[in-house]
This record gives sequence, C-alpha cells and structure tokens, in this order.
Amino acid sequence: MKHAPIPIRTAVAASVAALGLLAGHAGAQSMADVQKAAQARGLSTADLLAAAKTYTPSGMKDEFVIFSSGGHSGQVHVIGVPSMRLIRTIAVFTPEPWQGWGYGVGNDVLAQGNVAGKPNLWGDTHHPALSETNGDYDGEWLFINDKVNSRVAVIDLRDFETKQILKNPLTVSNHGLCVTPNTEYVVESSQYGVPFGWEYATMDKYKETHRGCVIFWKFDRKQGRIVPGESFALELPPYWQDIVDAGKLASDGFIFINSLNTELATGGVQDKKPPFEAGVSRNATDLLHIVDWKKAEAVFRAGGAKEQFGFPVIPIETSIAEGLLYLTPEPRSPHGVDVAPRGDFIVVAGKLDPHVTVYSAEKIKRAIANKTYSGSDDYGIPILEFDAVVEARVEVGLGPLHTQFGSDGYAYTSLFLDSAIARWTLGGEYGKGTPEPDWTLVHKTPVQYNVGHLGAVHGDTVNPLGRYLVSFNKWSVDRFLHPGPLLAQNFQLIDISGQGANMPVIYDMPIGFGEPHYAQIIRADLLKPWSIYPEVGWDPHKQRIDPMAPKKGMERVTREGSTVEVWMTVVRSQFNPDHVKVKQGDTVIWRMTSLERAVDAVHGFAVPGYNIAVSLEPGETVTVEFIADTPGVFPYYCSEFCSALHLEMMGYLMVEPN
Ligand code: K7E
Ligand code: CUA
Repeated sequence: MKHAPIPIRTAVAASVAALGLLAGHAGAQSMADVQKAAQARGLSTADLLAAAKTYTPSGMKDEFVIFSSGGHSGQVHVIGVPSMRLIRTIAVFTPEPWQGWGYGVGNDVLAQGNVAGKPNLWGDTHHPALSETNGDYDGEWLFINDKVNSRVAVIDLRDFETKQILKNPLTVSNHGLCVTPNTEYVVESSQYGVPFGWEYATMDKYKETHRGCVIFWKFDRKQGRIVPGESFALELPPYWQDIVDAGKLASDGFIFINSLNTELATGGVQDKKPPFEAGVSRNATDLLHIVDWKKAEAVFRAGGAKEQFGFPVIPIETSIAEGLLYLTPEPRSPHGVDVAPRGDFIVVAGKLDPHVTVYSAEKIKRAIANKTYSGSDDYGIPILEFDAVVEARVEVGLGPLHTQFGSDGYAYTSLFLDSAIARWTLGGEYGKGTPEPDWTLVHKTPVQYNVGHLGAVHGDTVNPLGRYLVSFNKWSVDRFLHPGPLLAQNFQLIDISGQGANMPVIYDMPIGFGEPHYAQIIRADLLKPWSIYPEVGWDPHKQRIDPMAPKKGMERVTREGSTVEVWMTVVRSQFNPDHVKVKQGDTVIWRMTSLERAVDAVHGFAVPGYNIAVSLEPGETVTVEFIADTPGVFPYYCSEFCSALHLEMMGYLMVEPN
C-alpha cells in the first residue's frame, strides 16, 4: 500500500500560524500574556515566582547536581538543581539493561557483590557519599551503601559507572556511610546486630553472640578502588548502629555513630514478648558512639586487630584499653548525626524527642582527656557524662531526623511527623550570620509529606553554599496523579536564600523508582566527566585500554576446540562481522569495540534468547561470554537509535543444532 505524501510545509505553516509565531510576531510576548496564561491555569504570583526560579529553558544547564540514593531500586539517581530534571540513573547493585549492567558482560562488577557465591541482584541504597578533599566535595568519586546485604560500591564520576562492589565478611546489614575529610576511608556502620560472618546463633544469647561493627574501607585514589587488604573494622556492641558522620576541622580524627536498641531487645512478639518497636525504645536515652579513627588506624597498623572471617577486627577490649571508643547518652531512638561545617558541633536528632541535641567537639575532647565518665555500658565502654559534652538543645518539632547546614549560620532539620523542614540558628561563630538569637527555632516550612532526609548544597561539608535545599519526602499522597496504589515519593526544592520565615517550596519532583533516602548536592562545575572514553579499546571496568580489544581491520571469528571467539568492531551503522556461526554447545567469547569518537555515537548490542544487553559508548570495549545452548537463528541488533540506518545495524548469530 502506498502512503499519501504528507504536506509538511502546509502542516508547519498552519501550526506556526496557530501559535502566533509568524515572522513579526516572534518575541512579542508581554507580561500581559504571562498573566493570561497564569490566570488560565490558576497560578498565583508566588507560583510564577517559583517558576521563574526553577524553569530551565532548553539548552540552559543546571548549577547544581543531586546524587540521590535510589532506595530499593539499588541505583543512584542524578538530578539537576534547580530544574529538578532527572539526568541519569547509575546502575549499582541491580541489573539495568540500558547500561548493559548485569546482562552478560564479562568482568561483571555485580558479581563482586555475591555472597557465598550467590548473586544478590538488588540493593537498598541509602547513603551516598561524594569523595572529599579537605572536607569538601571534589567531584571525583561517589560511594553508596546497600543496607540489605551490607555492601559498599565505588562509582567513578568520570563516566558515572560503578567500578567496585564490596561485601564485608562480618555483618549482614549496614546503614551509615560517610567518608573521612580527605577520603582516606569510606566508613560503613552496621545496622542490625548479628553473629559475625553470617553464622547462626539463637536470640537467647543475643548479648554474647551478636555484634555490631564499623568498617574503615581504605580508599586508594590513584587506583580508584577500595583496598580491602588495608581496611579494618572495630567490633561494637550489638546495639543497632545507625548513621555515621565523620568529624572535620575541630573534630577531625573522630567519627560519630548514633545507635538505637541499646536495650538489646530481641523481639518475640509471637511469644507475647514486647515487639521490637516497643522493646527498642524502652530506655530514655540511647548511646552516641565516638570513635577516634586516627588512633584506631595506628592500633590496626601496629597489629592490634584480630582476624575474624578473614577481616582484621579491633576487639572491644582493645578499643577500651587504647581509648578508641567512647559513648555518650543521646535522645532515645535517635536517627541523624550530623557534624556542623566547622566540625565544632555534632547534631543528633531523636525521632521520639522534639529536640535536636547539639554536642560540642571541644567538650567531648575535654571529657575524654579528663575521663569525665558517668559510667560504662555492659561491655565496659566508658560513657562520657551527658552534661559535660552537650552544648545546646533546640526544640524543633515532632519527629526530627536529619540535619543539614546553610551558608549563613542556619541549620535545617527534617521533621518526619510534622512533615516540615525546621530552620534554626546555630550558636558560636555561626551566630553572627543570623539576625535571630542563637539556638532558636526560626521557621518551619511544611512539606508533602513525611520527610526523611534533606539535602542542602554542599550542606554536609566544611563549606555549605546555601541557596537550595531539597526535602526528600516519602509518599506523595495527593501531590501527583495517582499511579495506582504504589505512590511516588516527592522531592521538594526549597529556596533557602532568604532569611527568617522566607524559605518557600518552589518545585515538586515525583520519584517513581524506589524510596530514596539520603542525597548530596554538589556544584555542577566540580564534576569533570568524560564525554567519550579517552581511547578506542577502553575497558571501563579497569579504566584503561584493553590489550584484547578488537581493532579495526582485525575483525574475525576464530575457533579453538569448542570455544569460539568473535572479534567485532562497531561503528555507525554496522557490526563487523554481521554473520556469526557457531555450533550448539560452543562457548562463545564475543569481544566488541566501538570505534566511535563522536559524543553522540552510542550503540547497543542486543541478542535475543541469550539475555544479553550491552551498552557501547564511544571507544568502549566489552566482552560477553555465553554457552550457545539454544540452536536457531538469532538476529542481534543495535538497541540505540544511532543513525538513519539504525534498523540496518544488525547481524545474525546462527547456532547450528547438533
Ligand atoms: Cu533516614 Cu537510611 Cu539515612 Cu532513610 S535513613 S530517611
Ligand atoms: Cu548503532 Cu543503532
């Protein structure tokens, strides 16, 4: 059948005329038009102002970038600020076909996260941590934890790809993740108490058999990898360690971990024992952990750790004897612990206490030096006297969780139960920046709804930049069209450039892919990503040339016994070779190199029936390996619309039956 030709010129002319954009009318929009459009949509002046602050016309770029955990999507999301446009998703713990993540690619980073040889093909990402130099983001690396399997991943921000996944052999779940001020260590805190090494023990001996820990993963910037051989752990009591933040400047050398379940509750609701939710919040206070990591590193280097499941662990007794570990009371069932920009204050929010509790780094150091203890816990760890280390308590509202810092002396705390962001003033040096008195609640901006974390621009570094804050809310309830019973989360952008009560919400962004937790916001100009791989034949897993990469003119299919090797090059718009013939049962090693050097020349490689999906970015080389166990004819094709002849970019894999 023949198609009637489309009268293109007529159609375009008609739509241009309809839009009133014909020559002479272009650029004639006036404020009256703006008002008319606003009126038609029921927008207020505040809405228009918010739009002016966030609307990002085509081609304009964002000033800041959010790296957000993707929650149980097991990924990381990259979002521009102030536009709140999703720019990229980074595959981490979960297979992702667009990026060819987990679909046949050899040297599979995902497989590094196997536990006892068993794949764990999803993750629960919570706390992204950008690499830091002198306590501020440097834009080079990103680390993210997987809470469910206690894993840590390393992402290279030159190509926004995951390079390493580590599973520690000790603990089963983790929660906190942070870096030390020069990224010497990536610090992972365990969450639920378990017997180390995925061993078995019953609940009646919880106190003796279960443990928590904090792991110091040594990061080598030159290699761009964590070096497990130079990493170590500190054994901790089986409280549920929660969030970890590293000290800086005034508190450099320390890390702080909050904890819940210092009650050592073990549940048993089916046996009429108190359920976890009651048992875990019985005590009036829990215990903030204070670890001197520089001293701990020295103890580890001097041989003070003991091997447990192949990992060096500093025992609790050693930590006590060497003065590595202290505790101090914190409001019960705390959640966030956040170190202020100068490192002088440590802010803890207790979910069940309407205050944030602010500790002084100087007072902590003094209490340690003077042994100002109020006792010790059941494991003999000294407890610093609460009154000796506290600087202030600020009543902020219900359900305080996490705190971030602005550029002008304000701190911001998320209020889960109030569904609000509290702005309050810090004291000390910071107090000079704010018109309000020190340590007071200034304003609460309502958010929709149930905020978890919040993130301000460089808001957890030595140099917060203010301007924007994002409230990472849970279920959006009534904010967006309902996509069925599973609700999107809601990221709300808040303008914090004003003072006092001036901190309006200016944008809502639905998150429809797992519940994000923490996120960090960095200046976009600090990121220096590659637009193409440096050389043709580049192996992104190793970040260097692969000597085995197929080269132009050397394309071939070779056989040795029952192993077939394919040496393929890829360029707009052809695969070479485009016939690959193997026999049923052959092992196929298929190497491919993209010869492209243009920024927008990305190809994919998709093979039906064999679960193979590959992304070939300019210059990249990839190897897939499989056993050709299913006979037949399999058209392989490029899965990116790379040219006008993209549909022709294909070939045939022929698997001859036995
Ligand atoms: Cu508050 Cu995992 Cu940081 Cu969720 S955590 S919100
Ligand atoms: Cu290459 Cu489509």
